[in-house]
Amino acid sequence: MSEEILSGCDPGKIFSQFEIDAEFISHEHLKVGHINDTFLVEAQSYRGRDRFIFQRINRFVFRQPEKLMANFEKITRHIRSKLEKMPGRNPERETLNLVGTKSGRSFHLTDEGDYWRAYRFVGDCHIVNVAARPEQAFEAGRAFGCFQRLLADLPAISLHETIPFFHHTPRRLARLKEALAKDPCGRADEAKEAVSFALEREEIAPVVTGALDRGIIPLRIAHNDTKINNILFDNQTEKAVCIIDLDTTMPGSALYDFGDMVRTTTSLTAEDEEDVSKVELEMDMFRALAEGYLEETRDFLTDREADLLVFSGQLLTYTIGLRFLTDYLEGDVYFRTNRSGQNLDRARTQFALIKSMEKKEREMEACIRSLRRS
Ligand code: ADP
Ligand code: GN1
Ligand code: MG
Repeated sequence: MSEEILSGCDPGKIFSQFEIDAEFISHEHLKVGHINDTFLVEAQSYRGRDRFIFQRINRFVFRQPEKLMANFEKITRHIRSKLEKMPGRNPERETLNLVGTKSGRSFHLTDEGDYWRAYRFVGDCHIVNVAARPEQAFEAGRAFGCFQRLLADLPAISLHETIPFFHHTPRRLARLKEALAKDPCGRADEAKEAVSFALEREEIAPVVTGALDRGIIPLRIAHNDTKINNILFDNQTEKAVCIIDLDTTMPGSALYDFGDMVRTTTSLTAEDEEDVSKVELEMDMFRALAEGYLEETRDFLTDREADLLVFSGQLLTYTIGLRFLTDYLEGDVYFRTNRSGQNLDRARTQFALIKSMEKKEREMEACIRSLRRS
């Protein structure tokens, strides 16, 4: 979706709906994610300056915000209660803390039909958009692995599906084919190389959905959007502090989370890199990611899941590449863009990364084997 005017977006007005004992001072629009509208809000209380994150949930993407917020409450409550019992952990910083509304709900619904939520700002942190060092990949693996572990005793089906068939690769592929057939914006010709790349790899699409359907791998609670910029890193220690963006945390596969981390932590290039010759999977980043992830998940990951870790990198990069490409063909209606051709660049970058993964597959498999033995 191109950068729209944020009509009806007045965090100052929304602020007064929430149970916050402070006075609104200012807001800043944070343009990091591709989906929601996020604002950093400053307020003055008797304690001094307070900061909050206000978010307008994207209604086009999330059709049932009440269910999404019910998940959000359940997940954060569960993680919080675990952290409270773990010495040395800090629930104020290590999970999102929702601020309720004056009417006692976790969101505010405006007359225009927009859903807003607020949470406490986690200070002294930064995000990483493009991984640069193995330590960051390690931290990402460790943090999302820990997130999965903390939620492992919550039944997967106790959460609502906020976006049905979110990582269902066969459906994503079918959708690409539909967009190609309709070609509503006349962009198919410009995208033909990327389209051929996607179609040549059709056979990988059903591997994980098929394994889930046949019960070969378990359905688990997964975050489902584990890109590196959905982690807050501590400014001093550079350690991962808090997992954010819980909108797609729902039943899924551990492989969806590992795969999306392979996509976003192993290459030193941006998601929309224009020069695809620079896109490459870095083995030291992959090794660090896998080390961090297995440190937290080794005890519960099944052998079959572990066997598919390397493949999951290709699959998730493929699936998200298909989505970028489809959105390009459909006229950039889903992912926020700030320049023309950006979704096609994003798709091309994903596909270049897959090529690199294909070349390094054996090395990646050997790395996982040695980590599983250690
Ligand atoms: P989107 O769904 O659009 O990706 P996110 O939930 O990932 O939105 O949030 C967007 C940005 O807002 C993050 O990248 C981060 O910079 C900031 N942010 C979100 N929650 C917090 C928080 N609790 N404390 C500090 N910063 C936050
Ligand atoms: C979106 O919300 P954000 O920017 O963290 C998208 C993910 C994609 C990602 C690609 C709900 O994530 O699925 O992998 O962009 N989220 C949704 O960068 O579609
Ligand atoms: Mg995000």
